[in-house]
Amino acid sequence: MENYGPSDAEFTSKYNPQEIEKKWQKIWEETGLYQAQEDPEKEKYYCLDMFPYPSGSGLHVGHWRGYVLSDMIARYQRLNGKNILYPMGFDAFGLPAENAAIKAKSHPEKFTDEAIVNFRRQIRQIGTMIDWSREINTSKPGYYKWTQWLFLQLYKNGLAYKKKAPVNWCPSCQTVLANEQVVSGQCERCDSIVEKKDLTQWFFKITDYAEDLLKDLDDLDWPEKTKTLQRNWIGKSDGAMVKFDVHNSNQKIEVFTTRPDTLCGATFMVLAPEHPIVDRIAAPTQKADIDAYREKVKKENEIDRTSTDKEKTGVFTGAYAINPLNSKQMPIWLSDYVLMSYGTGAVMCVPAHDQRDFDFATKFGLDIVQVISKDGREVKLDVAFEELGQLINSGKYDGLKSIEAKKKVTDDLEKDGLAAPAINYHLRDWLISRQRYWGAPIPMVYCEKCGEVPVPEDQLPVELPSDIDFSPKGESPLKSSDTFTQTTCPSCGGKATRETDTMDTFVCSSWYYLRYTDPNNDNLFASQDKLNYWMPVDFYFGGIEHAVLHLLYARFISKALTKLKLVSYSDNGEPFKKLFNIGMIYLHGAKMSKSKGNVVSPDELIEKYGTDALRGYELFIGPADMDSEWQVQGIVGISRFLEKVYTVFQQPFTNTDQKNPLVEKAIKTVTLEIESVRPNTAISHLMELFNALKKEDQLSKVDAEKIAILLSPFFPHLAEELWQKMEHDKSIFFEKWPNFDESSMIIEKINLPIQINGKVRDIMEISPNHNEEEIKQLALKLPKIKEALDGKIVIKVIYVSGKVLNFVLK
Ligand code: ANZ
Ligand code: ZN
Repeated sequence: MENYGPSDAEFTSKYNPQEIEKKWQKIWEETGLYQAQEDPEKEKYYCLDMFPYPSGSGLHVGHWRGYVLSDMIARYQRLNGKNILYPMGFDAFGLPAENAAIKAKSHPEKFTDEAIVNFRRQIRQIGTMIDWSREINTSKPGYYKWTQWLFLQLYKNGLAYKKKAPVNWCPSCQTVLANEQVVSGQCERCDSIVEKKDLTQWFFKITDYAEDLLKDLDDLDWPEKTKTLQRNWIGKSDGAMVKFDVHNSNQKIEVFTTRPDTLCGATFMVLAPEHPIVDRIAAPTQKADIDAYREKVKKENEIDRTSTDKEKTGVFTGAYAINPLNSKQMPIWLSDYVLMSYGTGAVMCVPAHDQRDFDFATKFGLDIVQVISKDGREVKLDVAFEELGQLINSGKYDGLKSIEAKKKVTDDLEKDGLAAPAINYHLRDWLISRQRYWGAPIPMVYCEKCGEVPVPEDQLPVELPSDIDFSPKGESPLKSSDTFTQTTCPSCGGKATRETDTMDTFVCSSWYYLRYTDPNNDNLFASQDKLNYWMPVDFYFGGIEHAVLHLLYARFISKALTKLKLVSYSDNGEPFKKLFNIGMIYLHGAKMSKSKGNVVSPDELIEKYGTDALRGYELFIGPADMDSEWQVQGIVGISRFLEKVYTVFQQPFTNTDQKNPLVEKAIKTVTLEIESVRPNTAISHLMELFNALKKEDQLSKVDAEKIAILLSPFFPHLAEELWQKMEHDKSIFFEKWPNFDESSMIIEKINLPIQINGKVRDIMEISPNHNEEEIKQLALKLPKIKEALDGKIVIKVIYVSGKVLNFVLK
């Protein structure tokens, strides 16, 4: 039989990884082994890595980890008969390239293109299944044309709008930032303290999707930690709006509160200093103090304002509000700890039960009245009692529990039009304009006659000009290009100017996973057929640092496109079914990074030990979702293991078809470990297998083939070499993942937690060969589950193989 690839003469008796690896990478490439093709007969599997930003410093072994892991999954799924889409591209717009270009007096495009050449070369060395024919680059007009198209769709449907607002300004990057890019008051990129500026900017209306973004998290197969980060970021608060009369005035002040049960304890009120009502209610004698305080607050950022350690400051307005429950007068103060951007910008202050209010009352000598107690008794409070409890000092509400009182107080006031139940989200609209050059231009023009006019779709892309002065001046460098700014109005043909801000690069990456399904389409962002075949992404790999940035934005865009009927691959528009957060690689106790000077380059390791050994060590280093310390000698053990494997395969094989229990057990354990994304334990099972195979035992040909396939997701080059030595005419990656024979092993049991709405209600013993349907049926027979589900409507059952079964109730 003829071999796939080279002739027999090229096989050597000594393991020579570098030679083997180059050879197979070339053959895989030339034969188009990994090119994805839609095939309605076959089940698809879309495996995706977050695409990299092509920095000048190239890849280190920390970056490798994710690529090797996703490749392992892609190969395993392919061997399980799936039709794989596993693409790669570059998130090429962004500030670092622009800053580097300014420094080097070069052009960001040149800088970016060079970095990409190096990245592509480095990623190719990993020997992955990536289909390079689908590579995308967000900075090329063929791509950003569709980013601009996306902007226009959102604009047409009221989801993109311009408004003047206090926005985050990074004084060093000289651009505005989204809330998500401000971490502890600092710029996510350069750590400068972020300032507030009043500017007119473009926003995407992500707040319209707050509830959907929150609710649909429940059903996603994502790490709980990432879901929690998103839930907290969206920040849903259940409470009420309450209206207060202002004494001796016809003005009313509305507040948002999560604790209407504490209303009788509200002894004063605090407004954000920027609140517009201040000028209408303030006593003339207080004017000067108020103006001075407002000036002072202007210079503060939000983090300082809301910091709980900061000494409280404030100024009295001279006005009083009336507590609607007990008619007491509440002095109205201004303080920086109340933000204009949340709720109504006004707070009913309950010092006995809110620590910020407690601190404020203590400093300014305001009344503190306890209205919530543990057990109905008043106690001396040294700090605010913030828990729920039983009402006291609240007239007819005394004795009620907080939960009951929340509803009762709101209901009673609602009858007089003084309150209404309300929900607030902390999520703000997504600020997408940037005053920088290296991004997709916002496709809008301004006409003296017609005002704001969108660029017609057939005039896209609005290309970036090249006659530009890059030095940051606090306004977009695009302003310096006359050829760019001067244009005609698409609507009246008159003189018009272009919008000169560019889009946040997170807009480019909010939809890139769609483009991979149809990367070269000039007429559409992607064809519906291809989207419907490949989407959603089955398995998405990336770091947890994107939890409230990219992952939130991508969900929003995918949901918006779905609602606008521009895509239809899922009911609720979720783009990523399953997510895996890859742990980081540390060296000498610090996260590996060029700036810390602790990077290990893959290049020398490949030269010395080969790609497969490096792949193996990246997978073996520790649990894939946890941070791990790089051991300089770690790769040596893997390299020896691969030599041993190679040697075992040098011996002649027997022809027996009797099953070897060691091999059957290895198939089972490796399968389960890969399914649970535990590559480190999968590899240790493979090592155990080779330790257990005694020298004098010969492998049968059938077993040798099974073992080669088991090795292939981790060590594809070596596995292909061994496979071809066994005289096959096709790549090993056309084979089927072996089944294991349960009867030739001792059966292990798994303890499966059974949940209802995410809470564990029972544990059930199952065997790994039970299928999903059998497990559901068995769980429904458990007495505890039966009882808990009685009379309830199950809207969904989620089974995570071998890990958990969850019944979701209506
Ligand atoms: C009275 C009260 C009593 C409150 C109590 C809390 C505890 P979350 O949970 O984040 O939604 N608040 C409302 N608007 C605010 C603003 N613009 N700036 C600062 N604080 C504001 O917080 C809601 C609570 O934060 C509200 O409930 C309000 O104080 C305060 F024992 O009302 B509360
Ligand atoms: Zn016009």
